[in-house]
Amino acid sequence: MLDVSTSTPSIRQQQHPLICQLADCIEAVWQEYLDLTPYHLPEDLGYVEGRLEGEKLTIENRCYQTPQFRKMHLELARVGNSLDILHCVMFPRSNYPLPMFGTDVVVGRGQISAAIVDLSPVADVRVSDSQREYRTLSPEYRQALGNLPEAHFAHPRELPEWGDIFSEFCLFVRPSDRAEEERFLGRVKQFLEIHCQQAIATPPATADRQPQIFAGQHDYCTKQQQNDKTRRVLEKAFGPEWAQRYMTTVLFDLPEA
Ligand code: BLA
Repeated sequence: MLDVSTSTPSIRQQQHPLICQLADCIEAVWQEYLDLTPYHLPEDLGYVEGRLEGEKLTIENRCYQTPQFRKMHLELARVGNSLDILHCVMFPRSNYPLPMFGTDVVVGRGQISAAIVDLSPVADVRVSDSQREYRTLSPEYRQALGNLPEAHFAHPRELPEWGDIFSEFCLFVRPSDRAEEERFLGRVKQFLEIHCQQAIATPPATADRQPQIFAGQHDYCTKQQQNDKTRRVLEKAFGPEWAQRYMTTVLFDLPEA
């Protein structure tokens, strides 16, 4: 079994405590439940340094795969001493009817401005109300997530326009104190444990469902690529072409057809 703890030293020790704890938690849950093997990113994109307004931008990527997930990506980024970012996405293989796990934490000048976690539906039936159509999680996921104890946060945040990919269980907040940071961390752990338990219990989908799964993942990645706040940070440090390549090959690459 791949032991994630013996890998190279990490910038996480210099980052905000929530980011450091979250990174440790994510890797521990992955290690506990899943059968990890390495996933190789393009040679030059594993560890990257650039300059953002005179400050150094450092990006550190860790990537794994398993029988159920084609790519599990944990990224830590740091701009000088002013911006700390944790980004994590688990991309299921397109023959598994599983949602996308995603989490993003953004800390500016020591203050957490955004903390988001979701299990975003890609596979299951679209339900239409009078306004629009959307994807829903499977009954198993809805039940497990619906059974979690309620978690209150003083400062919930509104999703941007492209955020219609997220589920009704999406948590998007600005944690206001240490207790809320802990609560967010606990929530991420619960989402991850539910996801790993479901993933290993879910049989592969039949071939006729795979186009729907593929389309759902495609929509998820395309919408995430519309996040201008992420793009701006990358463009300022590395230029627009590099940012485009990074967003479409590392952060939100489309699944194989
Ligand atoms: C917001 N993401 C942001 C912000 C920045 C980044 C600077 C603005 C912070 C704020 O609104 O308070 C930057 N995020 C990055 C960078 C990387 C990154 C540079 O991951 C990587 C190098 N984003 C994700 C994932 C989700 C996500 C997986 O990468 C959700 C599962 C969501 N980030 C997300 C959302 C916002 C955000 C919804 C708020 C966007 C908005 O309000 O317009």
